[in-house]
Amino acid sequence: MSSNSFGKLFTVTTFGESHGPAIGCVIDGCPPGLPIAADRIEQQLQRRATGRSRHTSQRHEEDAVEILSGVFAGHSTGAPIALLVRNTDARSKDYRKIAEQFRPGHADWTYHKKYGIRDYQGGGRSSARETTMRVAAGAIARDYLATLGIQIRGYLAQIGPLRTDHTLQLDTVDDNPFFCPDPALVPELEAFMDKLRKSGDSVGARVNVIASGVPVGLGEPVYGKLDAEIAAAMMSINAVKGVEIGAGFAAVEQPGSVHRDEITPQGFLSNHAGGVLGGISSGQDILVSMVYKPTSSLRLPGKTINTDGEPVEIVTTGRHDPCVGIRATPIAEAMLALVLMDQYLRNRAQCGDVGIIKPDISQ
Ligand code: EPS
Repeated sequence: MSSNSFGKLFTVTTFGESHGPAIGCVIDGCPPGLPIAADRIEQQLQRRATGRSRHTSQRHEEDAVEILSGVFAGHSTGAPIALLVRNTDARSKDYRKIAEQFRPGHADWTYHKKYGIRDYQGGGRSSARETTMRVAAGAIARDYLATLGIQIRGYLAQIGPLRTDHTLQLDTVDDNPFFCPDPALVPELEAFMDKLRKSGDSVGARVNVIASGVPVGLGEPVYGKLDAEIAAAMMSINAVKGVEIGAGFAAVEQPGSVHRDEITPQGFLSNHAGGVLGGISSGQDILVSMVYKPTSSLRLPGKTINTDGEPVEIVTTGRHDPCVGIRATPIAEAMLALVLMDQYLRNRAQCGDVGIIKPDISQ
């Protein structure tokens, strides 16, 4: 299985399966001298972890991170940083019943057809467990970005029909299990999720992420555009089915006179572009929105086939998330941090000392 690495100068390779002994990552290209500590990474891991509320999977992983290399005296040395998280609460027997069946809507079918062999225990490599290591690597990236004044904040924008329509209070995002920035909506989300969980069904969600303090100039046209890499990063998260930058799909109904962000000496008058023009950061906030599909591991019976191609009824038991979007905010934040970190280093490498040249237009 190839393509387990991400980034060009800040390169992250993740490995491991949900029910294997451990998951991990290797980060290559971290600048030296950055303070790195396991407990700081674990703060981010705890935000993403399962079993922290009744609304997510009840698998109780410790999510303790071991730093195996690349850190000396509490600082990055410039050498590859290897991080390991041991799996401590996998319950593989839940999966034996569906070992020879394909969950509709899941990666089971395509993994089986593509590789000819499939780790059915917890979905193996296709499990959302893999996102742990994105968050671990992202924790290091966001600490580096913070030294440059770049801040990344995400929030849940919608679950099923329930949207955060009120004024956003981003300071309250970590005070509830949904990462919801609208405290008034939290009781409604609780009631909705309790009812949904009892029904055995699942639901989709929308998560938004904002990066502020991003300097002008990150992004490499034409194939390394900042928005293209952000979209690819978000689409690589399990269950993401759509990504928008700025106005996104709403742009289809906007006249150009509205969509364009007029410029004054004091700055832009709006941000429909979502902080990216021509694939390059404009210095405005980077605005990203993404949609998570409803989880496909359901205890409601459904039609499928088995590995012999025969029709069967499938029922998935075990400890599944009825809405993966609930704990997706830290993952989306981490992916945005990884893209910006990589693009920052790439911009410094090529354009670190660029000055503006005024061409002679008199001839
Ligand atoms: C997941 C199914 C559940 C979740 C898991 C993601 O695990 P399992 O059924 O294999 O025990 O708990 O999420 C995590 C363990 C995690 O750390 O995010 C899935 O099918 O993607």
